[in-house]
Formats: sequence, structure tokens, C-alpha cells
Amino acid sequence: MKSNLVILYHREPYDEVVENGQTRYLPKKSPNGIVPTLKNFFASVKQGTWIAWKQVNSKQKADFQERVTVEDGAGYNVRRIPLSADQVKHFYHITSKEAFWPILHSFPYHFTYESSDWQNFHTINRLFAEAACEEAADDALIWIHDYNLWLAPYYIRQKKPNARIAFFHHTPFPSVDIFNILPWREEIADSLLCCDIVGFHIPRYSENFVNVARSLREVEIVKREPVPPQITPVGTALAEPDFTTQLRYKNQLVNIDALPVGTNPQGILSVLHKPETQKRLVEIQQAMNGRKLIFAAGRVDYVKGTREMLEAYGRLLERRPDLRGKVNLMATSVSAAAGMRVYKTTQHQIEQLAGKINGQFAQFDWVPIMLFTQPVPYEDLICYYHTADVCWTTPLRDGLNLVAKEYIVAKEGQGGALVLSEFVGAAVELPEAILTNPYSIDRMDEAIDQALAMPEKEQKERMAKMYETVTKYDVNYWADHLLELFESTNPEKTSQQEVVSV
Ligand code: GDG
Repeated sequence: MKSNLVILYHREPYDEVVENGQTRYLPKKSPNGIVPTLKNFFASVKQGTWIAWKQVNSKQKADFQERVTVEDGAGYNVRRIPLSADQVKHFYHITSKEAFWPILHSFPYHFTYESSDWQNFHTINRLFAEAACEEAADDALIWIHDYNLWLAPYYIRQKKPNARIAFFHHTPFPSVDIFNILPWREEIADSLLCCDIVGFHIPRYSENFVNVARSLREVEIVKREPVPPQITPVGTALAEPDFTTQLRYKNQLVNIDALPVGTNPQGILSVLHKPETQKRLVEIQQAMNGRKLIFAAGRVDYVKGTREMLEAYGRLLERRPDLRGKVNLMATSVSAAAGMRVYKTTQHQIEQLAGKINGQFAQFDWVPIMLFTQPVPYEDLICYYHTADVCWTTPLRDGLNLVAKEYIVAKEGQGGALVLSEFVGAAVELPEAILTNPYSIDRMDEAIDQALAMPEKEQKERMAKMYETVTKYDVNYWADHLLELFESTNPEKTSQQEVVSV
């Protein structure tokens, strides 16, 4: 049976584990902000397919199981594309992470061209597109996620000229000066310009994309609008007052969408309110013994700014001897996938720095930093969020940053202080956070001082506002908005609508 919703995200939504000769599909352990978001989305869909790659060797390829039915509350199939270890390495570990990732996050000096395999990237994107066309019903929404599949829209459009195609970027989209460093920029822009909808977290990223399109191709700006009311229009690093929402290239009308992904408040609160979680919370609070907890959760990645945050914590303990023994930093720095050479140095630096700070300040009954390099179980993560007096999430660059939203939900609007980087998408939704600049030593020091000193009344006032925002603009809001937009791209409907031109 063909699917009404076909999602292309390159990674599978589960961990495949063989136990006593039986294959089991378990919830993913490694940190990833996209998989849970998409799983939430499938909860509201009747017949869906998720297309991902699966690494296989030549022996496994012979009796490869192409389709897997996932039974995790939402019934959907996973269609798997078998790839060799070498294909995965060049596609994901090298071309995606060593060429695209640094450009997307505005780190051009980390960009490496020589090792990228553009032909392999084409091949894999074509395989994803062919699988999508096979799975999709005629009126299906084919929804592609993230830059790893930048060329899939082009191949889908070739095969199915009338398909309705949406693309969402989970990462930032950089400014035109940085994006155009990519030697394959025209092909990427042409492929995105084959879409009916191109989505981003925030208007700054969509404006960057529009500027790229305008610099490379003769596109017509069809419509501009003020930013939605929940987005800060001016006064912070990623603010934009208005943005292009439609452009035309050749015969394609491209709707440009900018709406930040939300988290799943019900999911978080249901875990928090379980009796086992409440019991664990008491144990954690007792173990903290009156000390303040600063919590920082994240994947190991130089863009996440963990090193800069640890340096700021070291400076805090240096200048505030009164805090020694009275505060703990708990930080997760966990690999999203094994074997990425690009993250080895970062992980090494983080472990070395945490060890140095612990060595310098540790007391017999107090160690300043608890560093987790293995995934913390999800239930524990929620407990740490709930217990934390401060959540410190200051990436140098991040598409959105779900950690900030998860913390706000887990605190249930009851106090706590959020120190948030100005350079993450969520910063334009959460002006009540303590916004800081992770590139500045002074700003980082002021922010953590302010968080630790914030009176309870002020904490509650700020948190109550942020709780309202995050619970209103949750993942369901995001999904419903996308489906509405998708419906409005239905050719029969749009022909009756008046298009406002500028
Ligand atoms: C991409 C974009 C965008 C962290 N440590 C553990 C753990 N986590 C979970 C957190 C959170 C997720 O990992 C990380 O989400 P982020 O949003 O912070 O970042 P990315 O994975 O880089 O996601 C990002 C996102 O896509 C969505 O569009 O926000 O900007 O880069 O959910 O809770 N989870 C568990 N143990 C850990 O130790 N179980």
C-alpha cells in the first residue's frame, strides 16, 4: 500500500539489537534532536513511511530486509536503503560532517573539500529519491529532512513532476557569503528550488537561503511578511523583522516557511510524573545535599560550545571560592554516532579540560564536574533537568536547541534559570532566558553570575513566560502548521487563491 506521508531522514528511528537470535528495534539511546521530533509527527499520521539507510556488508545484502514495521505507538514502515560501510563513511562521516556541517554552522575554516565525495553524495540522494517515489501515493507529502539529502528534491522532481515536496532544515542556514564557499552551491540551490515548501527554524535562516537563491539564480520574490508574533523581530543576534515567504523560480512556486520545531511537553511531563521518576528525584535531591546543580546536555560537537562553557565554569570557580563545594556542573557530551573522526579532537579536549578543572578544585567530598560521555537514560535526563537550578546551553551555533525547551518543560514553570546562547534558533523565541554570547569571556561570566544570583521571584516570572511559549508552540503546533501549509499548496486550492505580489 502506498503512503500518504513519506519522510526522508537519513538515520533509522531505532537501535537494532539482536537478543537471543531475535532482532529487536529499541528506542534510540544516542542523543539526537530530530528522531524524536519526527516520531512525534508520525503519531498523527495513518499511513506513513520513513526512508533511512542501513549499513550492510556483502553477506547481509543477499537477504536484506528492505521494510521494517515499527510498533512504537504509531504504525509506520521504515524503508531501508542498504549502503556499504564505505558509502556511509563518505556520505555521512566525511562529506556531510567535514564539508557541509562546518559551512552550515559558520565555521568555514573547518571546511574540507579534498576528502568529499560528491558523486557518492549524488548516488545516495538518488537512491533515497527513487525509494520515496516508489513508496508515495499520488497525493502524498514527501518530506525531506536536513542537508544530508539536499539533492533528493531534484531527483524526485525528475521522476514525479507533480509530486508535492517539502524540505526542512534542522541546522542553521548560513549567510550567503559562507554558503557560497561550497563548490556545489548551484546544484544544491537548484534542488531546493524544486520544492513546494522549504522550511527553516527561524526567519534569519530562511532569509539567508533567499539571499543564496538570489545570488545564484534569477528568482522572483513573490511575497514578504512580518515575522510571526512569537519570534523576536529586532534587538538580538538572530532577529529579523520580516522575511520572504514565497518566491518563484522558473515554473516552481516555492513557499518559504520559518517555524521553530517544538518539543513534546506531554511526553516529558508524563515521564516526570511517573512514581519511579518521583522516587529517583528524591534520591538525586538527597545526593545533591543542598548544593546547586548546573546542567548542560548535548552531543559532542565543536559547534555546541562545550569547551567554552567548561572554561567559563573554571573561571567561575577561580573567582568565586565561596562556590567551591556548593555547586556542581553536570554535563553530557555524548557521540551521536560511532567512528566520526571529526569529533575525536573535540571529545578529547572536553575530557581533558573537565579533568583539569576537577583536578584543580576537587575536595575529598566534592568533585566540581560530573561528565557523562555515554548516553544518560532518558528518565534520568528528565530528572536532572527538573532538579537543575541552572540549565547552561551556550552553543557557538545551533539550528534550534531542543535542550533549552526540554529544561523549561521539565521545570514546569516553577523557577530555575536558563542561560542560552544568542546564536541558537530558540533564542528568538525565548527572550526571557539569560541570553549570552559564547564568543565573549565577559558575557559568559556575567551570564552564569546572573543565573546563580537570580532571585526566586524573578526565576518564576521568567520561567512562567517561557513555559507558556514552549507548551503552546510544541511539536504538535509545528506539525499542524506544516500540514496546513502543505494543504494550501494543493494545486486545486491554490489556483482559487489570490497570490499577493510585491
Ligand atoms: C539537530 C540540530 C535542532 C542529549 N544528551 C542526552 C540526550 N540528549 C538529547 C537532548 C535533546 C537532543 O539530545 C539534542 O537535541 P538538540 O536540539 O540540542 O541538538 P541536535 O541533536 O544537534 O539536533 C538542533 C534539532 O536538530 C531539532 O531540529 O534543535 O539545532 O543540530 O533532545 O535531550 N538524550 C539522552 N541521553 C543523553 O545523554 N537520552
